[in-house]
Amino acid sequence: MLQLKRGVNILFELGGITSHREAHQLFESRLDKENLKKLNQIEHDIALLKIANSIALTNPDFVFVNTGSPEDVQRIREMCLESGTEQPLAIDGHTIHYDLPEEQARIVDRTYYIVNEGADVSIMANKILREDACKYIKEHMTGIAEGKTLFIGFYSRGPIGAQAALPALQMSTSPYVMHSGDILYRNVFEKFDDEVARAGYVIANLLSEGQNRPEDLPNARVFMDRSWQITFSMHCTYAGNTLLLKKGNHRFAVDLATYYKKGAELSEHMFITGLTGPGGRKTYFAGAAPSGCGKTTTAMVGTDFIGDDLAQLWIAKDGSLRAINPECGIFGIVQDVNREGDPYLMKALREPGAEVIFSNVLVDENRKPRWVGDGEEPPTKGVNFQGEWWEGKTDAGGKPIPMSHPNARCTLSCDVIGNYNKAAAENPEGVEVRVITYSGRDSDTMPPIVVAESPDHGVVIGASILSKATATEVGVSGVRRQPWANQPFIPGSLAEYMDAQFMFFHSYKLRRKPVIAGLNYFLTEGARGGEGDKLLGEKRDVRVWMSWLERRAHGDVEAIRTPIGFIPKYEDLKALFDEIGKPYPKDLYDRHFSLYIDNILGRIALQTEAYRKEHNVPWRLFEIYDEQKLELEALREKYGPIVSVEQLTATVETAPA
Ligand code: SPV
Ligand code: MN
Repeated sequence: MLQLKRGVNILFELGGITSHREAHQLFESRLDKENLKKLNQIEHDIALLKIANSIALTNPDFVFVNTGSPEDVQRIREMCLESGTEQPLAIDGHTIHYDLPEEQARIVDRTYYIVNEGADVSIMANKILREDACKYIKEHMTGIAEGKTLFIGFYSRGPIGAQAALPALQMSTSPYVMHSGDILYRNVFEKFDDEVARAGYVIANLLSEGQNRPEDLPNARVFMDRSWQITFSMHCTYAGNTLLLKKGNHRFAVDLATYYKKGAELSEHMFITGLTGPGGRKTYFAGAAPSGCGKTTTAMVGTDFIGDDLAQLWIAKDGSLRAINPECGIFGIVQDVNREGDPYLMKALREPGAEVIFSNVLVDENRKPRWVGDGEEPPTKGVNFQGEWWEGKTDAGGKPIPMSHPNARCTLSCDVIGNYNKAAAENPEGVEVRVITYSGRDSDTMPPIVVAESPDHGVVIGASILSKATATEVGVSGVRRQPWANQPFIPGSLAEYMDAQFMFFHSYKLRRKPVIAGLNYFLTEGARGGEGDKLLGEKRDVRVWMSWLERRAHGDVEAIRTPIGFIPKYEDLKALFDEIGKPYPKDLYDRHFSLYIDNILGRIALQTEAYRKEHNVPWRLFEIYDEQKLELEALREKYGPIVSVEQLTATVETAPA
């Protein structure tokens, strides 16, 4: 169980400001007239104390209050260029930011939850005792902003007034981080007090990159104080480690959903997108995938894009499932983004009109950003995250250095994305979600689509994701379990999180149940009777998988029952492939949807063993694994280790939609 407001508030302890009066005295002595005038518009005590203590602790030379006005935002853009944290590119409004070569992703090994003695933390996460964190922060953050400007921004994670929106402060000495914040989040300076009063919380994030030298990186830390909803980040710059409105605060939102709004809200690592179906109806999807597994691409396939990374879900009074995107911009991986697969994104990245911060890509001699898989003639030289780059350049170990880092990113507002449905995305009532998907990077086991036969089975699909490691975390490799794709961001025990998932999805209040499905794009030729790692599909197939789920959500298509869930019928998929102008031979369907029983049983065994190590995991999970196991074994007995769709249909009736 998480208990808020327990233990010493480290920020207040180290800053030493305890009253409204002291805070105002500090502001008067430390802010110039203009910024003092701006800050005086904020009245909420706790917010002001968080700001005052951040100033007192870090001791900046100057404090800049970012009200989100065009002038303030413009000044921050200029400061990014003046400080060199961003450099201009050929297209007006496009810039490049580089992180140190050793900090190209989230530093999971240096990311900790601050905990009170005896508190439960996910066994997959690092924790540090409050006392030790306090010492570390004192040593590393006292006076860290000397010689620098501390920027203060006022944001909402979600449309103003939405039930699941949370107000948050970003305090940072990096103009790049502030600039990114202004693109990715709603600056709500004018309404901040009201939002804090409505939500009852104000999250605070304090960052200083310090000198930002490679030798400081071992000392870099991301600390998350769950009890006081404050994050501290130091000696680093990569947005996933510094722009803590994103994953830092997502973790606090997961805490709130799990412990304080259990059964009523969820906070997920999911895209949100809508698809126009027959007759012009719009059907919204929320889909989870681990970092670097195609969330942005899937979201862009929709006709009504809402968000590509995070979703706050809740059950509305009318019994529908609603979702908002806490963000309003994209911090997306650029590798393999090209005209063919990602036309909307590519237009924003290649044509004038959009504001874009590129990070860790290559810049060629014409100051054009380039990345692996951009679909254009590759350059022979340029400058990238490692400095000068030329074709064939190798690292100390003789390995070729790619022209861009696999976690190189682009930061841009959703407003400039052609299929963004702004009105729906800004609606505080959210969109109604009819389809939930869970994906991983699974090369050999799960078919492209399986639909859960009940909400509980849906929760189990989400809990059983496996994924190959991606480039989004420093120093991680191999295949690992990624329950719900949200696992890196679940602060408490997985068992408690799972319990909240079961409660939410089978809640009697959720009267319009979503279709819950597993979605897998990563089956390879090699795993399905062919050879090599080539994928058994292409980006454009995503449209078909989603369209079939859209039809299923409205009861328009039948499905075939298997022990692990329902799969599509060949004719229905073929018709949808026809719509995108692609042949879909029956033998490809067979390779997609035959059940590879031993692989599935292997996964179930792996998950069962891992979950048995956790305390208090809901029994329902094991019950479902056991049922599936028995049915799969019976099929294997009858037909052998590979069971075709024909054999499945000979055994069971197809289920009406
Ligand atoms: C992810 O890695 O899941 C991201 C980028 O969305 S980060 O901000 O690093 O979390
Ligand atoms: Mn993400």
